[in-house]
Amino acid sequence: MGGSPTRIRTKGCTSVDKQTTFDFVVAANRLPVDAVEREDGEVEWRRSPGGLVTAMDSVMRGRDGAWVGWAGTPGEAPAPFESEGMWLHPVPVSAEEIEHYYEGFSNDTLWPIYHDVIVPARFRRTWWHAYRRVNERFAEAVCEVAAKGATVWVHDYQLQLVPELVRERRPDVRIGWFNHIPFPPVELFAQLPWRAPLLRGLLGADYLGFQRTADAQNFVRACRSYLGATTKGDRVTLPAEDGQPTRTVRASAVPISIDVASLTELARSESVQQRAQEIRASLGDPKTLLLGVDRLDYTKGIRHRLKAYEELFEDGALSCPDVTLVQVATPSRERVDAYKRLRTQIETTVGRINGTYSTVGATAVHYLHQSYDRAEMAALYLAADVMLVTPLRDGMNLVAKEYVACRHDLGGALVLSEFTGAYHELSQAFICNPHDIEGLKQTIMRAITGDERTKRRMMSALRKRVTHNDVTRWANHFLANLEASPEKPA
Ligand code: GDG
Repeated sequence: MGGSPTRIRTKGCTSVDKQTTFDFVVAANRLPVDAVEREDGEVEWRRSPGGLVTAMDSVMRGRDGAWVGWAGTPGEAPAPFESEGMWLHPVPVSAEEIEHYYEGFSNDTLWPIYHDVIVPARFRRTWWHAYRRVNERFAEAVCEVAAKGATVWVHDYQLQLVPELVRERRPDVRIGWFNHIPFPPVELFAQLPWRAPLLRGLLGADYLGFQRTADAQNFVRACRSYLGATTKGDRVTLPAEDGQPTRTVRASAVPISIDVASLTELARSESVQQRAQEIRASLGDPKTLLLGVDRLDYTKGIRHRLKAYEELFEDGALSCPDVTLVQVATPSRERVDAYKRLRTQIETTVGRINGTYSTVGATAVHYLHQSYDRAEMAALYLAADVMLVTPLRDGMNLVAKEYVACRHDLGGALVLSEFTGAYHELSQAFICNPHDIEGLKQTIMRAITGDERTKRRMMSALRKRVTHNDVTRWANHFLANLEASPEKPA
């Protein structure tokens, strides 16, 4: 930390009355904490669940860095504060901006375009204006907390203009951006009326990281098509403009991972192992327990999964009480229309499957529209014979990696869609194309009935891959690439 601020203790955190700056700054849409109102009316900050937070947790540990993000409630932002060794700098987002910047442009325009247009994208100029405005506010906040020459790591599709906006204000800092979701093929990206400013926004960075090589290549192609940039391999060079020097930016794949050691340790704990047994017992000790864990999102292929599962009952291949499916569908983006529709469709389907195939005392689908703590998630992973990860498109999918990390017993089987980033590392899983319902049914049956020794060998191979590329390696890889950028001209 570049200064010695005066600290003021408040509930569960420390706030300061003096601005201070940091050598390492993370910017992401959300801060890694949620405000929770306690019974006594006091507000307490709790670490929020989710892939990005979990991944960055171990990166921030011991770094004494700052995190710039929205605190999750509309209107005025709380004063900056310290939490678990991290400096949290909240950015205000108004109720209207949440609707336009977050629910609108981020999740109803960009999200569908970046996920193969599984649902149609909606374009609204007012949403774009709010997106720009909020990105500017984030950039200003980053500049406020970044020390001279600091490293700034910007995250994800909500903040694609931030790299350029920070560079304009602070040419002294080094800027990296990582995309947690896919980057679309040029043919889909082309639909965006704001494709050129988005690309220019990203090219303000020194280094751009993507989940897959194909995502980085899509980005490079888009720069060629819509900015007239010259490209060579994973390098993009923008023509000099307004007296600005030519800049070359590298875009390559750095697949994200999880904290394997801490999750394995949790899954090995007595309490989690016992809880896994309790879960199975409370489900009536089925012969086969299938599990799905997803944010309730149309990209996750939950409908396709349920369709295959229902048909397997219809065909007589599966029946109660031998088999049950636990589907955790974590609430997500509940005010966006496409998510409301999806929820209705899924809940109708679950109702129909249960109405037709459950028996007294044995339920075909246990549908849980809730969030759980990490230990409960680990127990569910440990309890499940077959993990169903069937997205239609997914940047990585950390759930697949978490399942593997928890299976220290080499038990279980992973059914994995080829449309996830994880597929490129975990090809030893039971691979499926979720659009091919017949094929998906066969893959699920192979995962259920497969020879135990073969399945253990598969799990062992998967564990080697996941253990090798853990979250620390991911972060070091990203930061090493960032450190090596910009390259000195030859
Ligand atoms: C984006 C990209 C990419 C879920 N429910 C609960 C809970 N979770 C945790 C899981 C996992 C994370 O949330 C979800 O990560 P995913 O990777 O599966 O998916 P997205 O949320 O769509 O994440 C994705 C990721 O960013 C990282 O780059 O892999 O492709 O879309 O960690 O365990 N955690 C707890 N309770 C829940 O109820 N504690």
